[in-house]
Amino acid sequence: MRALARTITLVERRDPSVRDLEEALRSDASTPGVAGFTGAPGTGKSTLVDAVVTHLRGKEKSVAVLATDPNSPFTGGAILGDRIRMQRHALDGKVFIRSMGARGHLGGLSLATREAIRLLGAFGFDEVILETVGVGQSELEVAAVADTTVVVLTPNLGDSVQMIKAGILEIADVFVVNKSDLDGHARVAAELRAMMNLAPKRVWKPPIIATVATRQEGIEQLWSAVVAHRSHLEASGRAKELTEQRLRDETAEVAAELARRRARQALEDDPTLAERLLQDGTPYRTAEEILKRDANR
Ligand SMILES: Nc1nc2c(ncn2[C@@H]2O[C@H](COP(=O)(O)OP(=O)(O)O)[C@@H](O)[C@H]2O)c(=O)[nH]1
Ligand SMILES: [Mg+2]
Repeated sequence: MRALARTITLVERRDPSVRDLEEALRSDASTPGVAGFTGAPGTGKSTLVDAVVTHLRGKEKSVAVLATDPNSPFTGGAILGDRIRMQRHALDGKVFIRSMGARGHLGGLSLATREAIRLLGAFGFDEVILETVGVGQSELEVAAVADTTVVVLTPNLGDSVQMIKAGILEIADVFVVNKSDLDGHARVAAELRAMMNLAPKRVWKPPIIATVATRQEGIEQLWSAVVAHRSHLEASGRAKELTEQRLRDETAEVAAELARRRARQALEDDPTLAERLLQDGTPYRTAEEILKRDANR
């Protein structure tokens, strides 16, 4: 587990050794299932994820939880509240919990998360669960990485409205109305159904699952919905399409990042080049020249 945690830190920094690691792991790596949980702070995502971990451990599955926060520079330990909540799994060798931040890391969170998922696959994890911690872009980042995106709502006033604003209706594969022990949960589900009827029809109709995470209620139904969505992806050929598209995107992103690093380095190492750039004001030509140079190395 220590080795895994250390390696994920290298991935976050996009350390060059990651490439060698990728080569070494490629052949025997299996692909874990990836479910992402997103929703406004306080809706009970951490509690739900904890309940799902319990459910999966009951089925002898190994689980890794990555809490992703694009706004946080902090990585490594879980945030205090979540650490306490997750404590009952702390000594379980088949559960790995890690928070991942992005600020200050090159290449953004989704690149690091994807590489981390590959690593977890190589370490034999059956399931990876992503939980968004921050607000804003994190929902979309999770949807870009997860096979199944679970959007968590609660009966509390305001949640549903916020969600539509963030365009989250489009990325949801499964809706959860958590805190269904509170008044108003039926209304939230009804509102959701009404909104889905107005939205353009999708091949996959996101189910709405009622849960009480604090009492482990509805978790089995929730996980069945995730598994059903996964089967849909496989059967429709969408899973293969997604994998292909994501590998292409990822490659383009990594290539852009490598090029950026090289350009910065070249301008630092070659004062003549930097001076000419300043004189001529020709960033395009200079960039092309640097890339050509590198190609011949
Ligand atoms: N009544 C009720 N409270 C819940 C439920 N699930 C979580 N909570 C509480 O909601 C609060 C926020 O939960 P947390 O998991 O930290 O939310 P997160 O910010 O989305 O990760 C905590 O006090 C939880 O105990 C539930 O099903 N019913
Ligand atoms: Mg949380």
